[in-house]
Amino acid sequence: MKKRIALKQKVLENNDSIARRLRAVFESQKILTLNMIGSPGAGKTALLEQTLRRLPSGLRAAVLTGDIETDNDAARLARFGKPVRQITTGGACHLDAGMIERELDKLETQKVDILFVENVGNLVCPASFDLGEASKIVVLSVTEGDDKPIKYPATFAKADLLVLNKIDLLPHVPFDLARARGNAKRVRPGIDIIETSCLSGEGIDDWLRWIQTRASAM
Ligand SMILES: Nc1nc2c(ncn2[C@@H]2O[C@H](COP(=O)(O)OP(=O)(O)OP(=O)(O)O)[C@@H](O)[C@H]2O)c(=O)[nH]1
Ligand SMILES: [Mg+2]
Repeated sequence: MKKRIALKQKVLENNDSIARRLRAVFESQKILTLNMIGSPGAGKTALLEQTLRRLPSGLRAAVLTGDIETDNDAARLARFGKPVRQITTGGACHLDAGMIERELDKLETQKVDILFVENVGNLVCPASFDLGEASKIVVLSVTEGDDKPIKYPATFAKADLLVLNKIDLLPHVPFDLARARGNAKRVRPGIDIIETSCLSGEGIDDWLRWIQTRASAM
């Protein structure tokens, strides 16, 4: 047991040291890197599809998208003509900083203003692995339940933004928006919250504004 804890500690320390290196690169090259975390199916890729479709052309975006298997998400996102690379973890339930560092060489980072990283669908493991990002963003859909921020607090506690997605489904599911917001603020008082529907496009302008404000502060 002790050996296992020591090994986990070492893995995380190694990750953190690569993440520090990445953060220095992102800051020096003025790249806004956003680490997007959420359960399988919360709508991370759908939100990125809307983003790549509508982001002003002055902001040059690239995407690294992580999955255990398949390059389905990269194929969905590649349609928008921006640099997109799939990271297939082959079993790991999260991306780690080494995976990002290996992909950076293959992106022309001097031509990137915003790097979106879609993490593996999971509300738990990604929280432990710093990727050198400027912000973590949690995407939570209304079909998952308004109690999730307090059931998975580690992820929400580290996020700067909560995107409450699939609000078009609110008439059909017992999800209390005010309770979800309150639960998120309990775990992370300063968290920003935006409500979106990737189906109707509602709230996407708010999301784009949030990104633009962050990007212009780089
Ligand atoms: N009704 C509705 N459906 C949505 C919305 N956003 C995403 N979806 C649907 O939800 C399903 C999952 O969306 P994805 O974008 O693949 O979710 P994801 O978070 O990327 O999933 P993983 O990559 O597997 O973790 C798809 O069928 C989407 O079309 C939304 O706002 N409203
Ligand atoms: Mg996805």
